[in-house]
Amino acid sequence: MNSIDEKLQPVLNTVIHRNAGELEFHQAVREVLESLGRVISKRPEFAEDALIERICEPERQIIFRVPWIDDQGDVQINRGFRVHFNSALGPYKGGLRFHPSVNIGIIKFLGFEQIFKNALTGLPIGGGKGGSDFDPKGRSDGEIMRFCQSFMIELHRHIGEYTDVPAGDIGVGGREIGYMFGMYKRLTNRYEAAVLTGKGLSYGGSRARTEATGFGSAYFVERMLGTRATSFDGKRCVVSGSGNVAIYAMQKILAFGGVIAACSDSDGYVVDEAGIDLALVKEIKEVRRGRISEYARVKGAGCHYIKGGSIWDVPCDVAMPSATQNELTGHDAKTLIANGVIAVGEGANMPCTPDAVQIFRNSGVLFAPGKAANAGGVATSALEMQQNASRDSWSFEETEQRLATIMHNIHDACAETAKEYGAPGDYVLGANISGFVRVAEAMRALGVV
Ligand code: NDP
Ligand code: 2IT
Repeated sequence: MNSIDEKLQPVLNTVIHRNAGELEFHQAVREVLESLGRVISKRPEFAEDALIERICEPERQIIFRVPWIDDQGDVQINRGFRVHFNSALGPYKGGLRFHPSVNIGIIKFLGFEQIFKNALTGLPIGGGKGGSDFDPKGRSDGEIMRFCQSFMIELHRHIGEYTDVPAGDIGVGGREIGYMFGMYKRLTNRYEAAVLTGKGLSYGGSRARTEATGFGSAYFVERMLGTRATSFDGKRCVVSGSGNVAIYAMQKILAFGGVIAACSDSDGYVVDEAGIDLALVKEIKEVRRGRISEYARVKGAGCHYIKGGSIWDVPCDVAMPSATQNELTGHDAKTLIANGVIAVGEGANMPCTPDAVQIFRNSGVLFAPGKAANAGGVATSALEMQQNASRDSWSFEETEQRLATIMHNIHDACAETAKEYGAPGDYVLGANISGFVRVAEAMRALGVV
């Protein structure tokens, strides 16, 4: 199941050689290539004209200096990135991540995943990603604004409604998008709403975009549970993280009748035997921008905070890793299975290590890969672009309904493709093949570019 076709091994070798040290990028490419052996035996035309080699090589990579002045008056320097990975299906589309761990390898892994994710949505968006090693933690609002403005002074020449449309990711939410849009508007003297998504409702944003990634991942998992004639109703769930994706995944799981046993941030996790109180998590994270440890301090009895440690030690029926890459290891996968987990849905990008993914796939646990399960965010970004293009604004209900339909379609396409390629129930294979075929068909039609 996880070996590479001999025709594709040289492609991986070249990627590793050409992108030395970019381990997360190698990991993302390897996982997709492992799925493609079955495609090229059925459709050999996709192995022609170095198509797969071209998919693994970004169309363009931009790295730039971001100077800004902190509250003490000192000059700070960060590094900015934007990778234009693949534009066969539409303008480059993908988020911006501000986190100290960001480097070119991280941005390339995310950009590569984004190509197939965006293809899965069925909407006209290519794949890209960007960000900075800037650490927003502990920074004042003024510092965040000055950083975003400086970042956009350089980025603006590389983006545009028909070129590249960034959005949020870790460390980038509505506040940051607002500051970046303001500077883009000033620099270009254009009210080009669809140049960024995740905007506020007062200046061209879409209803339900904030909720979309988390809601979408819950919709996907609910449908996946349906294939085993079950649902979230009454299930005990663990969701890692307490950021944008985690919060709205928890909200929709609660609406589906599930109970949230635990959530986390990068310092530790909280377990609440009464079920996580989402209003309190939102108050701590969205309003106070505080730490999840405060949750246990406020709640007291029946609730405990574990600094460090692994949230995957908490027994659950459904696990939704929704924080960051490689946060759930093979050891964690074994613990979850021993504790009776029945489904795992990746809210984050590549949160499960390759051995964890393999353990889940071999064990018969339902496993939803990130590029399918978290595609609701970028799909709703594409709906935001549609609303901007038609100068329209849809209701929350209409937008959410479209999101739900898109997630159900992605689920069904992954399930059907897995069956067609001889691996029923294997959503990893289904997502990789189904996304790849859509991009590959367009790339063939466009010639060698
Ligand atoms: P946020 O910045 O809103 O939240 C991130 C959460 O994950 C926080 O709780 C954060 O804790 C935790 N976290 C981040 N980095 C680490 C780390 N290195 N170790 C442990 N915990 C960490 O980001 P999002 O919720 O937007 O993103 C979460 C994941 O979902 C990412 O993988 C992102 O790529 C993916 N994603 C996001 C989409 C979106 O629309 N926003 C769409 C699709 C995927 P702390 O506050 O302590 O840093
Ligand atoms: O990883 C992702 O899909 C995102 N961060 C959202 C990208 C987008 O353009 O909305």
